[in-house]
Amino acid sequence: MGQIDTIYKAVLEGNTREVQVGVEAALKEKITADQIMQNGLIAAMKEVGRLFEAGEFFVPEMLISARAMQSALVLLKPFLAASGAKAAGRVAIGTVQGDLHDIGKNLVGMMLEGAGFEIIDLGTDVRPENFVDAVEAKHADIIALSALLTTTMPKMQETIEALKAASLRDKVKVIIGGAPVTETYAQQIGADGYGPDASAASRLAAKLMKAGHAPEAA
Ligand code: B1M
Repeated sequence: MGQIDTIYKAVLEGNTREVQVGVEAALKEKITADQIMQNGLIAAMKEVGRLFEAGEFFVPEMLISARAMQSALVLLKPFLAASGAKAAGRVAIGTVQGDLHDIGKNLVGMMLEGAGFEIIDLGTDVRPENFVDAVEAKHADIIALSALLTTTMPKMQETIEALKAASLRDKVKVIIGGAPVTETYAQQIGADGYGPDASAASRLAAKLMKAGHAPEAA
């Protein structure tokens, strides 16, 4: 069995140790971090979701698979965030209120870091007012919102409304993403852009900064 298959199987089984050994071995074999991510880790999490929908996996199984995947992200981080470029801008990132999924959000944060952005990680279950605070007090240039549940997507719109209410909407770019989120939804709620995956989000952030929104001093 190849290393990618080992990693895929170990994530499904929630075997953290096996995942870490597999990732280290794959890196030694010069398999790229992107291949490990796409074909091993992300593919396995998709299967976890399918098994959950089919009633073969329950929340505890999803959770241990998620932990196993997170342990791999720690090992891959140096390979994903290795540019060392100077700050391209400041991004406050978080999963919206009511939503505890953080793997995709963490991945987006790592890719942005790799592209030279300074990251303010607000964590999960982030209320709209905390995003507002990140713009007001921490001078974020970009707010990056992640949602994995259809039921929490409306919090993205609420966050944009909260920025408007605080007269900050024109001072910050808002990018959104997550499995149920679409380009159309981004347009509907007045976000500045949508990223289907972590690399796209990082490219989008760089494009928005280039389009004339200079980084603000803290
Ligand atoms: Co949950 N869960 N979960 N879950 N979970 C999903 C999302 C689900 C699709 C599973 C399913 O039914 N097939 C389903 C949502 C259905 C829906 O709303 N449409 C679901 C459900 C129902 C639930 C609960 C309600 C289950 C319950 O309690 N009955 C519950 C909700 C808890 C809460 O949040 N309040 C719940 C709980 C959990 C766990 C805690 C057990 C665990 C999360 C652990 C953690 O994150 N630390 C979990 C997991 C692991 C999943 C699945 C299996 C995997 C998610 C994941 O990490 N994928 C997921 C099924 C699936 O997605 N197929 C599922 C890997 C990750 C890399 O991908 O996060 O999509 P993703 O990120 C991608 C892109 O979306 C994008 O970039 C990444 C790739 O590069 N992206 C962005 C993400 N954010 C972005 C932001 C951007 C741009 C791109 O710009 C800012």
